[in-house]
Amino acid sequence: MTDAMADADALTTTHYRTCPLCEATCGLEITMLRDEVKRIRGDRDDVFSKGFICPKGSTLKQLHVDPDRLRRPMVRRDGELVESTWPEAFAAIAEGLGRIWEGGDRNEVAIYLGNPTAHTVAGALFARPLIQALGTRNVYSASTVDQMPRHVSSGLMWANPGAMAIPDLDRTQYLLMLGADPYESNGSLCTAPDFPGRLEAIIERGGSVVVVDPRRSRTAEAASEHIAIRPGTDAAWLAAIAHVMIHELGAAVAELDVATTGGDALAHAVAAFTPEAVAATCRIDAATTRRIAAEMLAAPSAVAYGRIGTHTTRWGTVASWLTDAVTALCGGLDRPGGAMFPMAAHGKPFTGRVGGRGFRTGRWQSRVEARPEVRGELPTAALAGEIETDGPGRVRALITVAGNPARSTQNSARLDAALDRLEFMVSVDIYLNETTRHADVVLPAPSPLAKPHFDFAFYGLSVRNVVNYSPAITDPADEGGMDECEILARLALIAGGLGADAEPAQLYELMRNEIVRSAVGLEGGPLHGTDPDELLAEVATLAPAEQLIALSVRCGPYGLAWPDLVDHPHGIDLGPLQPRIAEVVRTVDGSVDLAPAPLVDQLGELAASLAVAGTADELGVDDQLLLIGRRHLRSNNSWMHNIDVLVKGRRRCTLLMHPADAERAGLADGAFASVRSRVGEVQVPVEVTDGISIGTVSLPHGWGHDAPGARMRVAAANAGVNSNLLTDEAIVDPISGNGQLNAIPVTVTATRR
Ligand SMILES: Nc1nc2c(c(=O)[nH]1)N[C@H]1C(S)=C(S)[C@@H](COP(=O)(O)OP(=O)(O)OC[C@H]3O[C@@H](n4cnc5c(=O)[nH]c(N)nc54)[C@H](O)[C@@H]3O)O[C@H]1N2
Ligand SMILES: Nc1nc2c(c(=O)[nH]1)N[C@H]1C(S)=C(S)[C@@H](COP(=O)(O)OP(=O)(O)OC[C@H]3O[C@@H](n4cnc5c(=O)[nH]c(N)nc54)[C@H](O)[C@@H]3O)O[C@H]1N2
Ligand code: SF4
Ligand SMILES: [Mo]
Repeated sequence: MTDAMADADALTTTHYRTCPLCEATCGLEITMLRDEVKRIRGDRDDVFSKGFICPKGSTLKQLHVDPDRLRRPMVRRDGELVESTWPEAFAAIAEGLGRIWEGGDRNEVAIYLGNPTAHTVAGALFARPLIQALGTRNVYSASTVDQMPRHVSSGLMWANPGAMAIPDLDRTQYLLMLGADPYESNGSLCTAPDFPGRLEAIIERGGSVVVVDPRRSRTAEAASEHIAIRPGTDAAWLAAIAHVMIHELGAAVAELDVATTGGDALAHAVAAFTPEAVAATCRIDAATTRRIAAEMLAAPSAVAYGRIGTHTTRWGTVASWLTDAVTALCGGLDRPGGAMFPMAAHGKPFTGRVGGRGFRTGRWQSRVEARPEVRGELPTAALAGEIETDGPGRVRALITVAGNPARSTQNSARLDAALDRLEFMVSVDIYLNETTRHADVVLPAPSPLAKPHFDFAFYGLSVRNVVNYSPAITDPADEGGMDECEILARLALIAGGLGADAEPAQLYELMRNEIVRSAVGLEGGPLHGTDPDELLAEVATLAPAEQLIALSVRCGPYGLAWPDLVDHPHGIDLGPLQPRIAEVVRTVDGSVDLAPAPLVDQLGELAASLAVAGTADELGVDDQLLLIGRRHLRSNNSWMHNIDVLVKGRRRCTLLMHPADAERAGLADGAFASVRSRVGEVQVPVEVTDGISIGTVSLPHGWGHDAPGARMRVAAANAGVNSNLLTDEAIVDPISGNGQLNAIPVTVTATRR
């Protein structure tokens, strides 16, 4: 060994951390030479992921050194965004928002929280205090282009919108999976590193994986069976599955550990949904529907699981409810091999008291379209209108945190244009992109390697109970940055009227005290009556974010102490999921409602529309194509296209089209097509494939990186087109406010180019 090698050895360090990019929470092993990332690979000792990693995980290295990633705050001066100091940036924010607040209406400042807020400690801890300090009803997030239907159906069934039933992948013998493609996405609302491996294991142990998708996705290819469904019709088909189970096979909901209501109402609600009645609409023959229902009931355990393709439609909440209802009819709700409720280490300990305060939506409405509030939020589909429409309460300022709504939301061209009408805009982001280019102040969040990580969101959605804490590897201050917790805390202080110079220490203290106070005050809880100072003393020497993480798990159901986390860099396995519906149910009387009235009403509406759709189909006048989305393993929504190793290679932003549809439109493989919907048009190359159903076309989202003023050079060179130029903000699931991103009526014609 040379001296140089020995020196390098001494300076080389190995770090273990959880990947923050998607919901799978894979463990990474990161080798550093001083502050330079040498290698990232899967952590074979991670208790949950056991070495699994996807191509995105190792690109935290490229993200860390990406020259386009923002390091310094930017403030708009004379129309141009220029670098500034942190104090200047916060002063500009206090001044800019102060001008709006002078008018006296707090609702004139809106906030949009993007997907990565669910993946950062800062988002988990500080988004709420920020929203509270803003005191606005104009709260928007990626949730309403994503999972809001799942929250609402859980809210309506057991009054706990945060407690979603998770498919018990490792023990089930029958998984009916709709509108999900975990071979590309690695799973959602079902945290399971190596999701593909877990699916293969179901088949290896003699079980079945049935994938329902208008497209033969990679997941569908690997499944036991693929059923091609017509886009937007999952709710109707699930109702037919429930119909067969109840009315033809005599199934009833198995006993839960709490009382249930609504069994008869469920039977009544699905009565009209015979397999024959939905066959034309769903394009699934009645025999297949009957067979799947029978197979599920006969299986030793079974679960229905739906995701993006199922939830982001007009009937998303109905479909989400019916997946749980079908699982319940199979005896799988809250049972191993069915759908269960994880118990996160930072969750609330059980006190023995069943029931709670119920669930309500619509406590306020959006100003222009009168859309009901859901979980403190309004639908993102309503945001453009709130900015455009004059009158008292108009949204005049916007804060975005980790979001790119100018690409991610329906009819995003309208929102993109509306952003220019704002009087003031602040973005907390890592890039100057299609959204943040509109901002007056951009605050750079640090590289993922420069922040601690703890999955507050995903340990509550996980197929095993696990916990893992990762310390920051580099210091954000090294490149002039600031921890994202501090950034959001300072914004909260400004919103609270304390000014640009207020120190966050007081907010941190308030938050520590709140966690401790609620734990020691929780009657029947494990820390009831404990001296708060004793708990606070345990964490006194830690950094602010770590103090809050430490107290959350200390006060949680396992009573884990900080050293437990620090001593387990590969995570702690807290075991398989256990039946615990009694702990999660928050209805006033402690029962679970299998047929919530608002959803039964919706299903009635669906039954009525079914008749109409069926007729059109039979007459052959239904020649409109339906547009759906898709994901690719090497993409991550709209924001990882600036990483060369992820975008190079074959063009991926293409329109998938069945040969019969392509021929009818006179389109050959590789030709450019013009795709038109009610709201917009894009031109995109066609990929002809029999892997998609006749009548359906598919375009991935998150592309369209050719906007002037953005600074993502690799992405600009691989711009692609923005599929949300086509999605229609007028189509919203009325119960959850969730946008319809799939099943968009479009026409496709050949274009000269
Ligand atoms: N047509 C169609 N549209 C869709 C979907 C679809 O399937 N089809 N999917 C929808 C779904 S499920 C989602 S979740 C949304 C996502 O919608 P958004 O959350 O609005 O968009 P993302 O593309 O995830 O953008 C994330 C933003 O966060 C920034 N960022 C990344 N890491 C960090 C960080 O650590 N801190 C901060 N402050 N910023 C960071 C990125 O630069 C980017 O600006 O898109 C939705 N849009
Ligand atoms: N590589 C990668 N991973 C990701 C992301 C990413 O952008 N890239 N995004 C992350 C995020 S934010 C989320 S929310 C998750 C989402 O994770 P998934 O829910 O698995 O999302 P998709 O991969 O888009 O799969 C949706 C599937 O639904 C199908 N589909 C479309 N319309 C319908 C329909 O009407 N009915 C049925 N039954 N199927 C339909 C599509 O063909 C597609 O195969 O992925 C996460 N992981
Ligand atoms: S699957 Fe998700 S969590 Fe795992 S390495 Fe890939 S991006 Fe990271
Ligand atoms: Mo998402």
